[in-house]
Amino acid sequence: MCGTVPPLPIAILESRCGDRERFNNRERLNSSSALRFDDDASSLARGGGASSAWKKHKSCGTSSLLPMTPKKPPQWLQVVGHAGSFHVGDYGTLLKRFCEGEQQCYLRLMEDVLRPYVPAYHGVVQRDEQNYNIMDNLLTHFNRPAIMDCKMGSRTYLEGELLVARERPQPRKDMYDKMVAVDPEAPTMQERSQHAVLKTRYMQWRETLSSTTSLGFRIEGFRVDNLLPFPLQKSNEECHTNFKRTKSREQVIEALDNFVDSNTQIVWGYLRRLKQLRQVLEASDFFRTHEVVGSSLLFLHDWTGRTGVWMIDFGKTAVLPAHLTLNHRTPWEDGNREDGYLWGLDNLIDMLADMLPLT
Ligand code: I3P
Repeated sequence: MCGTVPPLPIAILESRCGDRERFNNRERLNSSSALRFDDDASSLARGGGASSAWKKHKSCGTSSLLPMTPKKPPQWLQVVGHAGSFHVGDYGTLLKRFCEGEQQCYLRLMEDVLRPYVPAYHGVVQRDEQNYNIMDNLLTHFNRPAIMDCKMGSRTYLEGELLVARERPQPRKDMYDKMVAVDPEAPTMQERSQHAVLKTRYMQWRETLSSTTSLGFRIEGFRVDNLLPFPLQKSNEECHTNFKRTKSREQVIEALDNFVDSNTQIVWGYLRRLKQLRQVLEASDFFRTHEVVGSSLLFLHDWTGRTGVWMIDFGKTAVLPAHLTLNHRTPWEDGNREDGYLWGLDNLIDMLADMLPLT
């Protein structure tokens, strides 16, 4: 059972994952999955005004970067997901908008061999009438870390979403707009006339445009913090979120190389951890019995050479019927529930290995 984090009031909730659906609908226009600043909080942590935080927000694009509490040194938390669905908790924790499915995953993961590879889960807290899952903030033990989010798997929508799209199609204008912003030629005649696309169509288009379909994972975004030389020594953060068209093996390797700043020690660190993770995934009861879709690997390293990788975001991870297990490598066919997670991890490991000098 998960522990609690005093003095926050902890409540075990009856709420369903529909919370997330309702929230998605409300926040849809603001949502995206890369790096984003929480304006008020970041300006507090940096001792700057709201305007400087706002400038960062604009330049950073898509993921959620939230600061620690203001009295602590200005260290950043990273969360990936929908804008506004995260808060900084006390004692090095992160609060994520409550989703029952995700809570169930974390509860099972705390009992699984995968436990060291996910943020520790601490229960549920209510704030301003909204419930949140409490988990460890993985950045706490790093010093101004570089952060990367890779969305794993060869598919980013659930089979259930496909079914709903067939039975009750609800074309979305916001997704049409996102699509034409990247490629004005992408929509079909019908989509053009409706100025809207189905979510599953948008997700499939994103998958084939990026490396999701061809390599089983994609880079969602990364942030690096290049310290300027003495006497400036100021933080010089750069957010990179323009990976929608990063598809080929060569393009992905180039992006990974930029992320690690061509540092082979860091590549070694990530490679070791990912190989361990792969072994543990292959032995995990949780992994065998869940369809893991839309989940990410969070990469962290800092100037001390410390590296770490954790599995995050289980909002779309679904338990399988009792008779079914997955190997996560078999190609997906409608109905087999395979997600391509391990196939993507194999490819990621191969690419990192290729970045090392031949010995
Ligand atoms: C979003 C991304 C998210 C998805 C979101 C998409 O597209 O695919 O994974 O959320 O759907 O808009 P993009 O990365 O191009 O911005 P879920 O994984 O939770 O479905 P949403 O707009 O319905 O939240």
